[in-house]
Amino acid sequence: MPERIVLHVDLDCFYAQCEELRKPELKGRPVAVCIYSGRTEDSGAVSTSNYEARRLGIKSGMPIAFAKRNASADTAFLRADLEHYDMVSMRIMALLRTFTPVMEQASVDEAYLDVTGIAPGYGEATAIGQRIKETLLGNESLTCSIGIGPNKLIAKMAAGVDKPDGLTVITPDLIEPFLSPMPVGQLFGVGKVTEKKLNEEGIETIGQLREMPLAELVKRFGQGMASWLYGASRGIDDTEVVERKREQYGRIVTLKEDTRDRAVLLETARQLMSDVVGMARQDGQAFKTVTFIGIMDDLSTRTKNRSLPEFVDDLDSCMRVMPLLVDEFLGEHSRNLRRMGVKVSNLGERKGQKMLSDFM
Ligand code: TTP
Ligand code: MG
Repeated sequence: MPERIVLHVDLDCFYAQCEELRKPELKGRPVAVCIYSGRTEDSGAVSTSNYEARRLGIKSGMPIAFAKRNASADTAFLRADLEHYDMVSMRIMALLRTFTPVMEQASVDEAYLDVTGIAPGYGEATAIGQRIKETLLGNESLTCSIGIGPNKLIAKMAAGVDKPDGLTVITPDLIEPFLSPMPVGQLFGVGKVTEKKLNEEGIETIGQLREMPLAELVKRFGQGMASWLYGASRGIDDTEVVERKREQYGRIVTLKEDTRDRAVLLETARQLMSDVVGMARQDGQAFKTVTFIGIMDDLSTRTKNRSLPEFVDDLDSCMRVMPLLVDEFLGEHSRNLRRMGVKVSNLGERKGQKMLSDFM
């Protein structure tokens, strides 16, 4: 078995980069992307901030009112546009998938790529990392940080040490000097509670954790957590890079104005469904269930769906059932819709003959 080599790719301040790209007036300014809860003008939290804002102390998870106290006069506070970031994310993940057949998307802006089969050594893996950075920058104008190591744990931690725009390679012989000086809280998987418990035991660094005999750890943390801590502090992680199986494909948009106009809903459904079908087909997935999603002007969400007798993967089949779903929906709900979406689920393989379009 060749030694495993894993890359972890993490976009730098992802939501903020997405905003900077489409709003050139933000260039050079601190940016905080926020989720407003709507109760008062400033209630809500910061989702992320760019590196200029981080230097002012504005960080993910911070209440907006608190962040404003740290802000400079030119700091931009923006409302998060999750649909937009999802679309960018989908494009990035599709690009990353072209580099290896073994990829696991870990979040909206993170993925693990197992390159064991295509990179015989760390030199080749590093070259792949550099190509990924060039491709994301060239195609999407986005920077990322990449970690490379013998497993997911080391790759993930390596990606985090040189942000933004970093590329960090931790070969097996570097694991010990890499991990030892780090605070135990930085061991990926150690939460606040475990960190506090370890600190109370006088264990501040991963190096100190490594010196703890397994039996001592079991006494304090129980068998499961103890063996994980024992392995992780040595940089051991056997979990595989596995593509998480999707259960559905969907898209939601905010309507230009609140409406229950059948023609508007159907036209929007056709546009969204065209993207959704495209995504499913790209993954070679067919589906049986088609759903219409409405988010009303009171923000309640309602859905209508139909399951087809056969697996399909084409827009026409979806749009044949869509008028039924929309009519049923409008018949049952009297409010206006603020947002709407479509999704397909019940995924499987389409049987039978390929469609003509598959060959064109
Ligand atoms: P992260 O990758 O954790 O953060 P980031 O990409 O903004 O910054 P970094 O350069 O450190 O990687 O998260 C990805 C996105 O997820 C982030 O842009 C916004 C969102 N997010 C939240 O909405 N809330 C949170 O608390 C965090 C941490 C992230
Ligand atoms: Mg990120």
